[in-house]
Amino acid sequence: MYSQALQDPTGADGAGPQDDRFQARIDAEDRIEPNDWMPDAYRRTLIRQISQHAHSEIVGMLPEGNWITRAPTLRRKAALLAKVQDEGGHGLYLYAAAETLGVTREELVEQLLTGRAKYSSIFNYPTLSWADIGAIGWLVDGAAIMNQIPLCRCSYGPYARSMIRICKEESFHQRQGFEIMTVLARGSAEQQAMAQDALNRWWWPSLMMFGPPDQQSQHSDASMRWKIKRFTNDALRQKFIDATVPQGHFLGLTFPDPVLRHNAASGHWDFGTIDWDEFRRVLAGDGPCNRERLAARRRAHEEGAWVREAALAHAARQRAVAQQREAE
Ligand code: BYC
Repeated sequence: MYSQALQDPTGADGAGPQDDRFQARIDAEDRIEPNDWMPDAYRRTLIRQISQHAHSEIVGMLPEGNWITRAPTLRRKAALLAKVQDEGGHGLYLYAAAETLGVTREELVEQLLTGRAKYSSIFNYPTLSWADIGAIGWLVDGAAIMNQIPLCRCSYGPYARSMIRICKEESFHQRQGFEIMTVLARGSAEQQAMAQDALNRWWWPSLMMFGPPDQQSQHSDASMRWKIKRFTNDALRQKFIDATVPQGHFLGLTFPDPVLRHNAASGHWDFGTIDWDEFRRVLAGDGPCNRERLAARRRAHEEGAWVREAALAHAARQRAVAQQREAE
């Protein structure tokens, strides 16, 4: 798998003295910065991962945005609004980090809107009840933190630095979700049923967020060697399960996995088989909400055209005024 990732049509990647020096810097925990030499495959991997991460943040605003007008209280509405705005901000930091690698925002957005770039599978599931907002914060943001804390130590400086602030905000998101679940789980029988139903529907898709099993992960070997990823998909998935199962039990909820049980010998929770066919269907564009999500993004892009045009016209005007002042 590693040798596959190093294949480069230009023949420039993987074998020369520059590559050895680059790998030595990575091994020494040096940070790689935008103007440093880097192998093309490293650059491509980062553009792919950072931009897909950015797209996930932006598409991730949609399922929760769906509940802003229906949040049960003003306090809940304010917190949800802040969370969704944070996600927009995360998308922007991440697009900016990707742009330091020589790709433009326009190219990245085009890749999303034409369906060429992926975004996290999790955002292709619907938010059917208020409890889903709790489950997203608790499970989806919980999984995101588990995956993203190690990215704060990623070898590429701009990505690592953007992840530090993102993780702080994700931590608030996770707590607001768990608090919603706590209130529902301690509420009326109907509220408890809502919380249980949300866990039933979000549990397995949350486990899929960590990506395919290690044996099927195309990029893990190279990304681990380059210290973009610090843990494999399966290792992070297991850490997430180990941290989350006791939280669910504390809430008095049952996980939709009859095989789930604590393994005293390994110290981990053993879990059942993930439906990887479902994961592949969602990635291929055939999940419950894929079409709806892309249609919403395309509409937003078209409706925002005047804002982009106005911003460009304003910038051009400012430049002209500055040039005129310089000439005087
Ligand atoms: N969904 O070789 P692999 C959030 C793709 S947003 C879709 O293991 P890698 C939040 C993968 O891209 C959460 N696609 O890949 C926002 C690759 O396809 P390509 C997003 C997936 O990159 C709002 C192929 O499968 N977080 O936190 O080594 C509200 C083979 O996989 C998925 C990030 O993006 C998936 N679940 O590892 C709340 C974190 N899994 O690109 C929360 C940064 C895999 O060859 N990303 N694929 O066409 C990563 O850490 C890594 O990219 C992954 C995958 C662990 C996701």
